[in-house]
Amino acid sequence: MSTVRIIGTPMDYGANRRGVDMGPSAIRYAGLADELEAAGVDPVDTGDLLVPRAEARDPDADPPTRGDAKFLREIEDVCSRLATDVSETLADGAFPLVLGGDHSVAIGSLNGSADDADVGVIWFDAHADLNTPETSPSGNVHGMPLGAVLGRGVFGQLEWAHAPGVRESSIAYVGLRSIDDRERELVQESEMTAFTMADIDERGITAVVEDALAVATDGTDGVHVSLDLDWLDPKTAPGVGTPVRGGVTYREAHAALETISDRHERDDVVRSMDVVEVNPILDEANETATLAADLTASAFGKRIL
Ligand code: HAR
Ligand code: MN
Ligand code: MN
Ligand code: MN
Repeated sequence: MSTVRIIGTPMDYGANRRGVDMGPSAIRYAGLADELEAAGVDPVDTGDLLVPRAEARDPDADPPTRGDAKFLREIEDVCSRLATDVSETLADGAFPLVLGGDHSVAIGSLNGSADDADVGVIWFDAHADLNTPETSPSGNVHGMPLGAVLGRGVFGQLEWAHAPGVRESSIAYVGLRSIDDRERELVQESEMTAFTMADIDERGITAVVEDALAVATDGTDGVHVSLDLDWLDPKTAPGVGTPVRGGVTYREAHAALETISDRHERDDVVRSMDVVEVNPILDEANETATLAADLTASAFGKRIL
């Protein structure tokens, strides 16, 4: 039985609404460990990384040389520790499952996962998260994790952020539907593969995820799955910081993660995962965290029959 190490990262420095720091608790409370056991894996919960309270910090204390990125120093501190935990987990032969927190935690998970490997990425998200301090309209780092790991803009000088083991051509977006104007050009000019909601409408979720898997596995040592709960439609997942209408349904989300786990069972391709942007404050009866736990179990092999 494979060991899944749960690493809570209750960080909300990267988002403009407080509450995603409660994501790890909410997902645990929703029964993640039991769900994972039912899926046939052995969950080991390492607890939460220590994240100093945002109120005690100055968001602009250490601005990057160009542009705007709030709490960048605090994000560096947490993501550096997270990267170490993720790479140690892999070295121990276990699977790192990172619970966010806002999506800037992926800077840490990807730096850890790609520490000693070429890693493909499947990015389930409404958003492209490809901004840099130079292009961001908000200064919120949760809109920048892919810009960071790709070393774009000022991130190219920040070793903790840039993850050279992640190549643009090995990244696939699934479910894009909210992109800034500047970001749209960046995605179009990039070597990334972008499947929008329209692609899912046209081709169906399973075909799209199979193509995303082909992109992320081609010439890599494994795949990192990044699941932003705002990928789902807000009717299904209301407890997220930045809801966007028109997302995937409950069934499409399950089908996507089941497609990933089917492939993983055959070829052992998935090496790390994060589950981010759950905000229980904006939720009803912990609905979104319950969904997050359920979808994670699907990714690890939970099936109806
Ligand atoms: N693109 C916008 C920005 O950079 C909004 C980003 C919102 N991102 C997330 N993560 N919720 O997916 O500010
Ligand atoms: Mn995101
Ligand atoms: Mn998002
Ligand atoms: Mn690095």
